[in-house]
Amino acid sequence: MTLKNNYANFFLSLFLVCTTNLIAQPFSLPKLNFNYAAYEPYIDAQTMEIHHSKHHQGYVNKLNKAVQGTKFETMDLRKILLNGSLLDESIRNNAGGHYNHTLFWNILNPARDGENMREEFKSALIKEFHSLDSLKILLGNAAAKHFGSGWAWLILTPEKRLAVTSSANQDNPIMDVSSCRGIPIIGIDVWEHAYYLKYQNKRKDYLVGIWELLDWSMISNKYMEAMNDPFLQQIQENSWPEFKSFKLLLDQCKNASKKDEYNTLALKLYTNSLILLNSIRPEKYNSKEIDLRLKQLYKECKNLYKNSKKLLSKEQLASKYNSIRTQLIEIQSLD
Ligand code: MN3
Repeated sequence: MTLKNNYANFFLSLFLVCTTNLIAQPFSLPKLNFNYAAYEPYIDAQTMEIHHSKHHQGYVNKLNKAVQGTKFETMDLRKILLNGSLLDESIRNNAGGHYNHTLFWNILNPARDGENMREEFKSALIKEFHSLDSLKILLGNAAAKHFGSGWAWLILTPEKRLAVTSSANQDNPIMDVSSCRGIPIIGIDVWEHAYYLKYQNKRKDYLVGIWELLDWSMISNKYMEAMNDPFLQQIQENSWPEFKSFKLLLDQCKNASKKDEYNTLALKLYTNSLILLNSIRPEKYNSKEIDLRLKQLYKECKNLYKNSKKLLSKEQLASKYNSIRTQLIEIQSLD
């Protein structure tokens, strides 16, 4: 019994070392444990090769390039993802792409040993979903019904409960833009590039194939790791609803194209910066430094609103929005 536990802990530690290396910079493409053809008949060799050596490699290359010279250059991957709504699109998409695919390869195992699931994970699963079959249905629905490109997830929420969710593009549940947040345990790629060569438009058949490849032993390890991961706390602490709405509003400003849209948004930013200033903050943001920053932010938004009534050019307004955005990133980094 003890020997068995020692073995399990040894492999868990080894696994932790491997994943930690992948999230440190510069980022690199993880090697697969199997050759591309080993995933047949569920995933064809050509799809595996293109997906891994072209798509995933592309995310890694673009991510390394996108973080150069930014404050994210020295940050670990998960911390970058936590800041999702503040990221430039190139960092957000490629950081998500690298993290999501790394997890995906990790949980697919053509040589898996039946239903080798750890007891702790099995009981959590039964507690939440009643049976493995219900999880299969829920996850399958999340994946099949997701419109367009994206991912289906099994996650561990900050309340330490298992939940099924989905996300668009390369977003994931670590990001503050997700409505259901937590540490991903299972991630299923539902982009067409993951299945189109073999399955064409039959996404459901692809999902049946993926289910046959899921490595429950590895997934159990992911669950055990997440249960003891202090990062879960960071996801929870990162939940500051007023801050999140302010950031979403700022995102809308980025896309505003007409002058009157800018004006309306400037008014909203102004009122929301006041709401943010008076909001109840997560404990780690209770400091004089943050007080000052929030007051400064409020002043800046007030000015922006006043200026928006004058005839500022689109570029001038954009540069003001950028300056507000930079301040938000700084506030979020002061933890
Ligand atoms: Mn993909």
